[in-house]
Amino acid sequence: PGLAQKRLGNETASQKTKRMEWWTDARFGMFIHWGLYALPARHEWVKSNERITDENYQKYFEQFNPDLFDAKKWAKEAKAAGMKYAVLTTKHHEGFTLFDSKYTNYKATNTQAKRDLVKEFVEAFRAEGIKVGFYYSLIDWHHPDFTVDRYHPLRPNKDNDDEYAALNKNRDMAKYRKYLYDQVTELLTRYGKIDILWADFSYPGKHGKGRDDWGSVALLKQIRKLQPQIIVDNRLDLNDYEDGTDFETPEQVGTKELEKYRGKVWETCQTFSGSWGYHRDENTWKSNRKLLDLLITSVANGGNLLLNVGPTARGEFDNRANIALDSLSLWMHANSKSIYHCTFAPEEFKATEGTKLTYNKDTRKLYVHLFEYPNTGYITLDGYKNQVKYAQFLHDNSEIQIDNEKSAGNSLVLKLPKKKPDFQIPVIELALK
Ligand code: H79
Repeated sequence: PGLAQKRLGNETASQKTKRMEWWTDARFGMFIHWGLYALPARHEWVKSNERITDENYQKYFEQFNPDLFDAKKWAKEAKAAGMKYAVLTTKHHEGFTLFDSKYTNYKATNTQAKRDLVKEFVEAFRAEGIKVGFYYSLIDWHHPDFTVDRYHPLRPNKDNDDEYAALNKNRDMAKYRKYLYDQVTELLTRYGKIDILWADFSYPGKHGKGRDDWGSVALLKQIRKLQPQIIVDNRLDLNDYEDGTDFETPEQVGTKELEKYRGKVWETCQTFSGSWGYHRDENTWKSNRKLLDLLITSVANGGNLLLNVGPTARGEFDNRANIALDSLSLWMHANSKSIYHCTFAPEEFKATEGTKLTYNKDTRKLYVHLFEYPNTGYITLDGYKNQVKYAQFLHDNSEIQIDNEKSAGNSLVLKLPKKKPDFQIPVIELALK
């Protein structure tokens, strides 16, 4: 307050809400991290983490041969899981492009794949009715003009200004800035309507990079010009622009922390196992229940979940990912009404211990997610009395009777089956008066 905020365009707040409506309704999307890092299969940051030179990283470019890649199969799996949009890494920090860019030779078409993988992604997902998004890494560890900074594979071991200066003597960020602008332009002009641009990421400060390095203001103007309806994430370092970017991006945060985002426009991105790129030896995968919790908690706080799959070097989702997606499919098939077009519950409804609430404003339905199933045969919802017309389970539309005798004071008591329905997290649908 008091600080005049800069503006980039003329869109009003209500126009923005309208532009983003499909996205806030969708609530659930698939992130796909795929690149050369699928071959080492030990984190998409492997080039930086292990300080691998271009020369030593070249073997992955030469070996890249995704013989089982079938974008249609990916799209079907995303759709089955109830995901309404998908965001693919067209280029990650390693600098390799999955698309046939005319500004580089470091691209999928020059590998054994010999195909524009972005094109196949766009066509297959669109055919399934899934909105398409492009992740584009601002960071680039391959481009010869991208200056060495604190994350660069070639960075000095110590935070030594002179050593950085020496390494950067022949690097020119202005040239990289143009490259980045040109590639984003290619992505937004060659593949028809693109629904999301997910730029990643800014880290301003000493030996870091931010808006002036990327040319963020000019870039965003170009993005808006080429794709007026596109939705853009907040990682271009333009947060002090009132009408700059579109949504916040809490990355890999816990369910407790998501509560703090209530009332904002946001999407949390999450992995199955910690790494975004395919990681063969990472064995601590989130349970199916944990994944569901992330989805429900996101909606219960008015946000989206972008859940990541890291396909293998052969171009497939691995078994662990398939099992997780199958379990989400099962739940979403029966319960997705508590997800799509839903948000947090009105103030007067408090979540009873062991439950999380979502709410559909248009139908005035309140969804009670039973994280803990009462073994008493009853659930007491304090403060809900006289507010509810009808109650049923969501998965089978079976009535849940109201126990009027037990409903004392402001409490509403519902009679539940003693045996928990066969769902990880059953949902009660309350039609409000
Ligand atoms: O694309 C995915 C990540 O690769 C990228 N954003 C998501 C969507 C991302 N990775 N890290 N970050 C964003 C934030 C930076 C984290 C760091 Fe680190 C902590 C950089 C250095 C310390 C972890 C450890 C990553 C590299 C070393």
